[in-house]
Amino acid sequence: MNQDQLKQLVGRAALDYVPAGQILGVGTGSTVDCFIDALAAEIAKGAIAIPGTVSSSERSTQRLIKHGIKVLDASEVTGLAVYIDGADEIDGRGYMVKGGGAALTREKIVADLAGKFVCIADESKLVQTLGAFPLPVEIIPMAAAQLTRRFAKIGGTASLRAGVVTDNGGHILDVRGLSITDPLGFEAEVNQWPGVVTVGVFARHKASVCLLGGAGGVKTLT
Ligand code: ABF
Repeated sequence: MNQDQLKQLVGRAALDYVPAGQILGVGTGSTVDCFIDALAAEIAKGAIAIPGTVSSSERSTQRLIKHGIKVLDASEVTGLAVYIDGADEIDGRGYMVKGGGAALTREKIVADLAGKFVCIADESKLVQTLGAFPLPVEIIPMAAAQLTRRFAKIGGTASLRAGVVTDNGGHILDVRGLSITDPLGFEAEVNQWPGVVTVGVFARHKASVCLLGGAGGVKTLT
């Protein structure tokens, strides 16, 4: 199977984790797009019923609305049973690098509301150590130069993602050359740097379960 087929496979597998009758947290990216399409098909045939969703990006919101699935604001819920989202990298402990889709801030906000984070990914996303994928960091534009210097001091090469303004009006630095051996400590440290809105390491909000699509089918990592 090619990567698109694997994304469709895990997108369908995630349907098993949709809590009946409850508002669902929905992530962002092409794998999540496959999940949204699969969810819409099940809702259309009456196999799944949910009152609505909380979305992590304008991209996902538009797709959900196109399918007639209600989207609520995060402030309208006090919590979510489940959040389903993709990742750019995930290690064996469920720690992730996210933000390739520039939605990391709202993804972390919705993940913070959820009791269970279900990550859906194709097997190419599984890594031993995070950092081969350029680490996305949402920043306040005026801090770009200073944050670039800070990353350089820890061996990272930061570049501004051209032509991208996030749903929140922020800019994205992509940081190459990092080997993130302590995701929890790294996330805690970088979060404190002035001008950082969100760092794309999801360690405090790691995946509870990962559905990994591969040639042999879907593996469930917990
Ligand atoms: C999203 O999933 C982003 O954080 C991450 O970039 C993306 C992965 O996208 P895709 O499923 O298209 O590989 O949550």
